Amino acid sequence: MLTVNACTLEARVVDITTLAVDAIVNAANTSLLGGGGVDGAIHRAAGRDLLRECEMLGGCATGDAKLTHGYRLPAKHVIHAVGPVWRGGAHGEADLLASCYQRSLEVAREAQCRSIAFPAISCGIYRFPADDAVRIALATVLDTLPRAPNIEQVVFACFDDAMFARYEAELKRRQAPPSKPA
Ligand code: AR6
Repeated sequence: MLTVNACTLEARVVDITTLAVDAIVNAANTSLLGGGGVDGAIHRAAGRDLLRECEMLGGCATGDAKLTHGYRLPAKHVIHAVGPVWRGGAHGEADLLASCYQRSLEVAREAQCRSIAFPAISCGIYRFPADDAVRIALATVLDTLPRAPNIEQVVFACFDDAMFARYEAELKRRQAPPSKPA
């Protein structure tokens, strides 16, 4: 766990659909009409009304994020972010992934959310290298938090132990005091 100003950041091995936070972030696609992975799990848990609201949003660009209600989820809202498909790294993938985290926090701020949970966007079906994705996720959230002062809790929801270990290592690295000059 890392505390920055009044906000705690933590990684947990958990199914994101079970979290009673103000907003969970979905790793969606540009259609916003559902899919596999965490997107499928969120739509299944939220029920058909989520799809009906998504149908009215007109899709979402890669790197952007849009808000819906949470319906049958314990979370109040879903923020649908569209991560990049990994195509080797020379197609702006890192910037697009960072944009997902930044835009999600901006949307959460506008919706007056105090707690938010992220999955490892693009790290499944979209094949983004996980170590790089975790570094980008942490760095972007820490950069953006000062502009989202209502956010008090950020959870990185990990589906397995390997992903959890990556977040833990990155959180610890950022917690370490600066080394003293020799
Ligand atoms: N809770 C937390 N994390 C999960 C869950 C869950 N219930 N289920 C999967 N993960 P992915 P992407 C993890 O593939 O790579 C969909 O079809 C998973 O282990 O869900 O951004 C969309 O419609 C991985 O670490 O998202 C898009 O077409 C992470 O969530 C496409 O997949 C993201 O994996 C998006 O692909």
